[in-house]
Amino acid sequence: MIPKILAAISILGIIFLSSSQPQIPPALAQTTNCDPAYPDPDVCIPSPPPDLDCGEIEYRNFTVLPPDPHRFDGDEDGIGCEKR
Ligand SMILES: [Ca+2]
Repeated sequence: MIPKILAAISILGIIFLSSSQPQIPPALAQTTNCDPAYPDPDVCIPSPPPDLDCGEIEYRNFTVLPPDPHRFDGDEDGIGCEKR
């Protein structure tokens, strides 16, 4: 009786371990999070929240489309976070 219980627990443990592997690679999850308001191919900025400022991202002079949810393009010329 007891050995059967131990065997059942072992099988459950194997199932749990094999099903706990990450299903989505982190890189893929990140690319699906890019906000379409910033469509440059080398730019990937997630939609808010949180609301980001230019000082919190590495991109400069990138394309911005309405509605610009992060307000990176304060002067509305279609270019975000211009270098000054
Ligand atoms: Ca601008």
